[in-house]
Amino acid sequence: MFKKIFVMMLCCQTLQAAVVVPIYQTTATGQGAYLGTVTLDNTQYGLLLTPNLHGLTAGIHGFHVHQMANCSDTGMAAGGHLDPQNTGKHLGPYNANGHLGDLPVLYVDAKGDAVLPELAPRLNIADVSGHALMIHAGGDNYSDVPEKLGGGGPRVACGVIPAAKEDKNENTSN
Ligand SMILES: [Cu+2]
Repeated sequence: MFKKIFVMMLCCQTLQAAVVVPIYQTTATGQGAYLGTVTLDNTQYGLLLTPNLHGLTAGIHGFHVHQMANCSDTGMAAGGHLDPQNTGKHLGPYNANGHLGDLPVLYVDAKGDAVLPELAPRLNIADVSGHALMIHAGGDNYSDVPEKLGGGGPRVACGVIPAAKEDKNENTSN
């Protein structure tokens, strides 16, 4: 309790340590090539995701937090999009009536690098800890129409988000 108040007073930009998520190509049989990292930071505006990824195909890619902390079976072991409210709807990062795990699309430049940070205003590190970050082959129109789940298709790259240390301490002391 005291810790929570203290945290709120100090608020907010860098109090919780950043979480670095290593991202690998998905394969049918175990971990694929290492592609780089996505760094997660809590900010006063929401969850900031800063990619430092290479070897992806140029363009925009569907990017989501998926339920299970498991990237095997070409990403299928990660299950569906994080959806603790059981909305059953894919509505993108700016609509509170859909999946909590819907992130802004990931931008990959002509060289195959993704370095442009993006902000997910409905999320923080605690929400996504212990789940998976997923990058799809195709884009994302933040809708289930005309295709389910934004139409991103195959799961090409994935990383397991480790549990945040500060969250663990808070959970055990409460
Ligand atoms: Cu996804």
